[in-house]
Amino acid sequence: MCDVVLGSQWGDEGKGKLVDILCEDIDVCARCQGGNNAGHTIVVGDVKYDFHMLPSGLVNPKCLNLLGSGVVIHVPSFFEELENLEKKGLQGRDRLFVSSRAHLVFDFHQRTDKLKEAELSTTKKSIGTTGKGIGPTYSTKASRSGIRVHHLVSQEPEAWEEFKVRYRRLVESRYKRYGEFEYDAEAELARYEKYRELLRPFVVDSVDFMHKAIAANKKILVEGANALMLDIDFGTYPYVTSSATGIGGVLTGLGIPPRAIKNVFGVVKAYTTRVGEGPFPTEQLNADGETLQSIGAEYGVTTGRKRRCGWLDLVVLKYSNAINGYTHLNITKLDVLDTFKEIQVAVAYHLNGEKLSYFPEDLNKLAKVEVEYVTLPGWEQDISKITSFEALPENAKKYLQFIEDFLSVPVKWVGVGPARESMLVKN
Ligand code: 2SA
Ligand code: GDP
Ligand code: MG
Repeated sequence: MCDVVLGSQWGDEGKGKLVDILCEDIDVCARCQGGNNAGHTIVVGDVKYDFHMLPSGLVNPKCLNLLGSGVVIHVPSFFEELENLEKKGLQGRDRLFVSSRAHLVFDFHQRTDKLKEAELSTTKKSIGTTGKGIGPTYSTKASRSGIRVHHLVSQEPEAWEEFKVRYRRLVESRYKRYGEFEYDAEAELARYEKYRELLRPFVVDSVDFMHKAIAANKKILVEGANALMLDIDFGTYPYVTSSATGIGGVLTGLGIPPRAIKNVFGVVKAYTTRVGEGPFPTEQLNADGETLQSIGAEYGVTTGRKRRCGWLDLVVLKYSNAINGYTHLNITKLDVLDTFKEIQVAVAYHLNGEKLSYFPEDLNKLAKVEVEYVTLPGWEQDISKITSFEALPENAKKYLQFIEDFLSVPVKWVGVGPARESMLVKN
């Protein structure tokens, strides 16, 4: 059976840390969507690992790791990330597998990501992407001109010639769209002739891989990247990423049936952050927001951008839970709220004097909503050294209870610091 870890807000909730903890007892850790736009930080003792594309299960020496067919792969970054982990003493090569159906991100996808952002910025509508070529790659995938891993590594007699034709055709189409931007396509092709050989040992048929793991009763954990509010369908479109970041993406990105899924763990930061542009109803552009940003050390793992900060938004979480159906929650970074005398939590949106019973799909509506908050008392003490749920201050427990009651989903873990040990389990 598979358990799934999903981001419930706008990302960076601390999914990597939960995945790392769960992987102690897991046989296979799989990513199903996104690419190296994800940034999952794991702290083990004095070592900090930054994962971008590779599954966080690599930290556990017994865990096999898969990049599923829904993932998009920039091959140079794949090897760079692997080598960086190896420099930190983490050996993962023989435990890492790549789906033959995954699409490839080329450097021109990354270039056109930036060109598109520059184009949008003239009307002040840029998305604030990570610049990793994610949107352009999913675009070429959807327009059926993308290039997949099997196209690259195939040993069929004409495969390399066909690859070059596909590649050049794709570059040509990008020139048609963006003009003749300076680009050395032939040099990139020459690099890929080497990557063909280097990548081949990692490549598997991921449907077969997952099917066999399920049939053999292996313990599988799916590591979601980004988060529900960045989902291409259900997020704050167009200020979203280009993949299905919710439960649907787990099925389509791995090719597994719904009945294979057991638990869906929703990771919820005790407040809200967002990196990039787009609506954020509970954003605090004031001292509270700055306190959350600095105490929470809220900087993007991939781009280093400052994350925008605000109060916990239970309207967002109710919507997120309706779609993903969380069986349990992991509330993270509760320690970041330690110094607040009072903590606000959004419980409803009002538009034109009426309480909304749904999450607005239209950003013009979302921009106008009035947020109704409930104010809860803070605990004003350091909880970062606490080692059991029972030892949490009463007001911290009340805060967690409020979330549980509102969403009717049990809280199973509470994060009080970045380290593995700083995770309290609620029985
Ligand atoms: P993209 O690059 O096309 O996926 O960007 C589209 C939007 O999705 C947001 N996005 C993210 N939001 C939070 N965290 C992400 N990962 C990194 C991290 C981000 C970083 O863990 O910190 O380092 O800046 C991530 N990836 C994509 C993005 O901000 C756009 O709003
Ligand atoms: P992810 O993208 O969801 O995996 O999250 P990120 O790794 O991008 O961001 C979460 C950040 O918070 C990382 O720097 C983690 O080390 C850190 N973190 C995770 N859980 C906690 C926690 O409970 N308390 C504190 N203070 N930091 C945490
Ligand atoms: Mg992140």
